[in-house]
This record gives sequence, structure tokens and C-alpha cells, in this order.
Amino acid sequence: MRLSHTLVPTLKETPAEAQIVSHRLMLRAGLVRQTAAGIYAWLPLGWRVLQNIEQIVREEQDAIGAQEMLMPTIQPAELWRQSGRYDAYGPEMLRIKDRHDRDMLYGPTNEEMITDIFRQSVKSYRELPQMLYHIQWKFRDEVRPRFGVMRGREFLMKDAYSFDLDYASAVVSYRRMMLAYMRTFHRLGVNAIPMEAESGPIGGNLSHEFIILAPTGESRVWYDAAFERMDYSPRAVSHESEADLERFFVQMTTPYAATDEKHDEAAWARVADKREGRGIEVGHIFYFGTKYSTPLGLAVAGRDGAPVTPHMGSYGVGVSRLVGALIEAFHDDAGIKWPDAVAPFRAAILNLKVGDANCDRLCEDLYAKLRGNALYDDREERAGVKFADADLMGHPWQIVVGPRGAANGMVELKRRMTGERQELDIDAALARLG
Ligand code: P5A
Repeated sequence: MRLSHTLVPTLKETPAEAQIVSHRLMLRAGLVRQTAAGIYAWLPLGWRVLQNIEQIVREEQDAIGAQEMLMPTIQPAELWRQSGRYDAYGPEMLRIKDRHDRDMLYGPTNEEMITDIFRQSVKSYRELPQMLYHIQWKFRDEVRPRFGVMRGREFLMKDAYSFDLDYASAVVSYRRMMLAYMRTFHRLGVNAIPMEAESGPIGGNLSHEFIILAPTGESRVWYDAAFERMDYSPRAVSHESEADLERFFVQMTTPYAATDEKHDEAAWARVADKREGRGIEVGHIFYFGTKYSTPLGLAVAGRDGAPVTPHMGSYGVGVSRLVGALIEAFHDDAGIKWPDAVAPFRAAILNLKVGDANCDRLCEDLYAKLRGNALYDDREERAGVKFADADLMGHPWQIVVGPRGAANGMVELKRRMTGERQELDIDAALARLG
């Protein structure tokens, strides 16, 4: 895209309402704009990042055999009356009436709806286990929406649901999902620690939150320093092997790690190397047995023909929250430093002298060759403005084209993550970008 005709409203000033660095940078780099408290429009750059994160999440869900689908945002209250959560959910639920005076709601999560869909069509034990997921907007009328997209009212979640015949099989699904989560966060370039957590309004007795350590995080956490030395790359683990999954689960959950609500002083006292801190909850998984399948009447015919109530789990990733969490992890004073995997564009092309025949020709050539992977700063602006905006937007590479170099076919290539710079001819520069 050509920056002159792209909606990237960068800001020089720090917006007063933004308390944490990711919120400030998301506004300053023109990724999002707030339209109401806790509700955001995703502008072109932010939308590209959100889609990149979504795609990594999707690929790792698909890799463990979860099936993608899409459920609506608006749900009938009736389903929630059946589960007993309609009243229990309280003022966080956005309740709506349609023209026929029917009670509807904007879904804060989808346990009831998926259970209803599943009960209509799955009749036999032979069809289990199954995992389904969607990536869909949720609404929670949070008491204190804050920190930008980190705690929004409308936010994008990947939510998956598992159906198993018994407890033992449900535990395998739970571990398989934990593996998918560790792979997802690893690809995003962050370490997320699985911590024992309270299951809250979702319910159940087995639950882990995935926490990225950050001083600005909302969650207070307690963990064994062993996590600082942990190898988070789950490459060698097969999701097909129950033994592998068990070994992996034990490895990830043996050292002490708990959120505030689950913190256990007696167990904590036995930890030799203690760490306390704050973190951002980017995922949360639950096993809750038959909490929804029983009241909603989901049953399948078992091996002997007698009805069996499936055991369920649900598994959330905060996709839009991750945009903020990644910025918390990757930034400096000048702006965002996107990891390659999620960057809105691989490179920015900075034309330092628009109108100079050599600069224009070289930039157009690069722009054509990078085919959609570059944002071309073709604005009639001073070089200083272009440098500052490129650093702020955080593309992994900057290709700087000035009149002196351009006369000899040379450009300067800057790696945003490290600050490293190199003078190269255009072919060598393109080769470096890969
Ligand atoms: C699991 C999937 C659930 O809702 N039901 C379906 C379960 N879990 S959860 O912990 O409540 O949410 C899952 C993840 O969503 C993110 N999240 C938010 N992101 C931005 N703004 C919010 N207000 C918000 N609330 C939850 C978190 O990353 C959470 O782990």
C-alpha cells in the first residue's frame, strides 16, 4: 500500500487517556480508534496484525484436529436459561430485545450454543471425541474497560469446545489443547506460562490461564523461577501420542505457578526459587465435565446403547488482547518492533526525496517486487518524519532510499528489532528480506 493513500493516522503526541505503553502505541501508530468505551475500530494496519495473529491461532487449532466453524454473535436468552447462567451472568451480559420482544443477548462466550448445536446432530459414541472452534467477536460489559484492547467490552476471542465420552478422554483433549496453545504462543514469539487458575463463571475443576509476564499486566502471579529456564518449544511433542501429551503436561505444570485466586501459601512455602510478578492473561482453558451437557440434555448412545452424557471443556485465546500483549513485549521508546510473524507489512520503503527520478524509480521497482508485502512511504514529507513514523509503526525492515544512494542503485536496509543497518544494492536488499 502507498502510505499517501492509506488510513494510518499516526499521532506525535501521547494520548492522555492511555495509561500503558501498548495502548499509547496502538493509538499513536494508527492501529485502532475507540468508538465507544472499550469498543474499537480496527484501522488497516491494526486489522492486518489482528488477522496475522488469528491465522497463527487458526493453524495451530487445525493442527490438533479442531474443526473451524462460525457461530453468531447474537444468541437467544432461552439457551442461557436452560444452563442457569442467564441470571448468574449479571450486568456483564449485554441483553437485547428483538422486535417480537424476545430476549436476546450479545454472546460473551458460546458454551450453551455449541452444546445446543451438538445435541441436535450427534447421537452416537462413535462420533466422539470432537473439538470445534470459532474466532468470533464477544461482548462483555466490563465494569472497567481499560488499557485499550487489553480489556475491551467488544473483543475477538478464539473459543474451542471439546466433547468426550469420559473423564480420561476429556483430559487428553485438555492436554492436546494445552499443546496447541504452547505452540501458538511460541510462534508469536512470547513465553506464556500455564498457571493454575480459578474457573469463575465458566465453571469446572481443572483450569489453566496462559500468562505472559509483564509489569503492566492485570493479573498478580506467583511462580517458580524454573519457568525462566524452561524450554517452551513443544516441537518434539506429538498430539497423537497420549504418553507424549502426558509428559508434556507434567513438564509444563509441575513447577509452581498460580494466579492470585489460586495461590496456595503452603505449596508456595516449598518453592525454593520464588518469583512474584504481574502478567497478561492471553488464554484460559477449562475442563468442566457435564456442567452444560447435563442441563441442556446432551446425551449420545453409548457402547451398550445406554445414554452417555459427554464431558466437555472450553478453551479461549484473547486474539485482540494479544495485539496489545505483543506490543507490551516488543517495543522501545521510538515505537513498536513487530515480530516477523505478525507484522502488518514485512517492510516499509522510505522514499526520502519524492520527485527525484532515481529515488522514485528505485522505490517503484522495490514496491512492485515486494508485491503487497511493503508499505511505501511516498508522502511529500521530511525524512525525519518518515524515519519516526516507520519506527513507530514497527515494520521488521525499513528500506531507506535517498538520492545519493539511489543514483548508484544503493539503499539502506534497517532491521527494526535490532537497529542494525546495512548499505546494499537492491537485489541484495530484497534477498535479505527473503
Ligand atoms: C473459554 C472459551 C472463556 O470465556 N469460554 C470459551 C471460556 N474464557 S475467558 O477466560 O473468560 O476468556 C478467554 C480469553 O479471552 C480474553 N478476554 C478478553 N480480551 C479482551 N478484553 C476482555 N474484556 C476480555 N475478557 C477475556 C482473555 O485472553 C481470556 O483468557
